[in-house]
Parts: sequence; structure tokens; C-alpha cells
Amino acid sequence: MDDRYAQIIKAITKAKDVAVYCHTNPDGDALSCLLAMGRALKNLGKSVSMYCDCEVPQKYKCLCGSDEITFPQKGVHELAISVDCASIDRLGQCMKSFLSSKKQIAIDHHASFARFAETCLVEANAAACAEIVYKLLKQMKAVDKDVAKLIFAGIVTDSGCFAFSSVKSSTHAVACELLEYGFDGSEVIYDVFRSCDLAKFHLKRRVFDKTRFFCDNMVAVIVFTKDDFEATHTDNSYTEGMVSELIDIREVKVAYALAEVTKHNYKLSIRTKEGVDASEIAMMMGGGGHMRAAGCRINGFLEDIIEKIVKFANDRI
Ligand SMILES: [Mn+2]
Repeated sequence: MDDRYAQIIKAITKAKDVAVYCHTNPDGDALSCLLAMGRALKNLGKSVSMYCDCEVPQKYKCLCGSDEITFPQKGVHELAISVDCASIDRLGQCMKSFLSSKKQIAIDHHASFARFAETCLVEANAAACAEIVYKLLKQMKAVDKDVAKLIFAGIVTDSGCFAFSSVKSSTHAVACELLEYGFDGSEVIYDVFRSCDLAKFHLKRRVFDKTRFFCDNMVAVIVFTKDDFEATHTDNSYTEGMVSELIDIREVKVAYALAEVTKHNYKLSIRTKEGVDASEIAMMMGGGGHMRAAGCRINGFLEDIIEKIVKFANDRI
């Protein structure tokens, strides 16, 4: 057995009280890892807390156990495990609670991972963090049908439903093992990947209508303003996936989505095609991610920001 896995299994086996944490603004992979790990450890008889500093987006409320996720209260946990977090600040408001526990473990799959726990299990070639969580839980014999379904949901969301270049034959092999547990894979894909509520559709229509193209159509930019969210009764959590539709345009090599968080503060999502490293662009602005998908926070006036990020793209294409 891989030493790192053995070390983590030993720590989990010893602990009676475990807290699991995922990143702020959670996506499907983060929530699936959090819930799969939480459920599996409960199955093993542990006292488990599942923490996130944001509300679960509507789309992911269908995930088993999503109503059990809470915000950490005072108190020290025996063992803290973070999933899908590339750096300590990704824990958001949960950071203090994570650091105050007696022992910390980080499980992640980002190339930009910056070590922040005494024990780390990082596989940057995994298409989803859920793949790593599965390998761990499988060795612990802690996978049941619900856990398998959650892991599957994580892989589906982080791999663009098995479409991204991060998907390897090993990703399909894991999915194949998971489907053996007997849940309806196509139902999971509909719920977490294909289905879209009407509000999201209206947001998409509004924002795509204002798409801007630069550098001979090789760079595309969409902007979600506070007005867009207000007019469509949506928020930041509805923006997931839209930037991927931009990078699917054949001419586009770099796609950006800017979402207004507060005045002069934006969340930037970056998608790239081969030849441009998205995580490199994100890291220049204090963020991180993967080769084809990355993100960061950025301050400034909208037009200055667009000028800056278009230049970053233009320098690389
Ligand atoms: Mn992930």
C-alpha cells in the first residue's frame, strides 16, 4: 500500500472525532468529497462534523447528506481533513477551526497545491479530488452505495462529465467500479451536470448576450454584474459551468468569466485550450488551479481588469 494512504488510514482509524472541510464557494467535487468522506467515516462509527462556510448551492442539495453540512462552532476536533482545497485560504471562514484541531490532513488534486497540513495526499493527475477520496475509502472498506454515488457525482462535475483532458482511463475505471454499486448513473449526471433551473437559464441568456471577444476571437470574456444577479434572482453560485461553454467555441483559446462579488472585487474563472496554462495566469494574480481550469480573486475597475487579463492571454497565445 502507498505510504501516504497508509499514514492517513492510520490517523483516521485512531481518531474518534473527525471534522471534514471543503472549500468556500463549493463546487460539485468539493461537496461530493466532503459528503462521501463524512458518510464513510460515520459508517465506520466515528463522530463526524462536515463543514463549509457557504450555503450548499441549490443544484447540489440533491446530494445525500447535504443538509448535514454546518459552519464550525467553538471546540477542538481530534482530526481535521480538508478536501479539494489547494491552499489554506480556500477554507474561507472555516480556516480557524481547521487549524485549531489537534491533527490536520489535506487531500487535493490541484497542481497549484500549497502545503498547509502536516499530512498531505495530493495527486495532481486526478480528474477530481473525489477519485483520491474513493481510493482512500476503498482501502478502508468504507464505500457503500450512497458513498459510491457521491464519488461519482464529484467525478462527473469536475471532469465536465468525462469530457475534459484531465480524464484518463483510470478515471473511467473508477467510474466503472462505482457503477457496480447499483445507483442510476444517468440520473446523477442529469441532476448535477445537465439540469439547469430557469433562473440560471435567464442569467446565462443575459450574460452571454454581452460576451466580448478579443485577439481575433481567441479570447472571450463574460461578466456577471450585481445587476445581472439581481435581475435574474441569482447569485455567484449560479455561474458554475458557463465559462466552459465559452472555451468550447472553436476559435477561443482563453475564456474568462468575471463575477462581481463586492464593488471593485471580482471572482475570475479561467479556462484554456492546449498551449496556455490557466493555473499560471491565475497564480500571477494570487490564485491557482489546474492546466485547463483555474481561478482567482481580483480587485480593480472592471475595464482595467479586462485589459489586464486580455494582455495575459495575448502574451501566451
Ligand atoms: Mn476539484
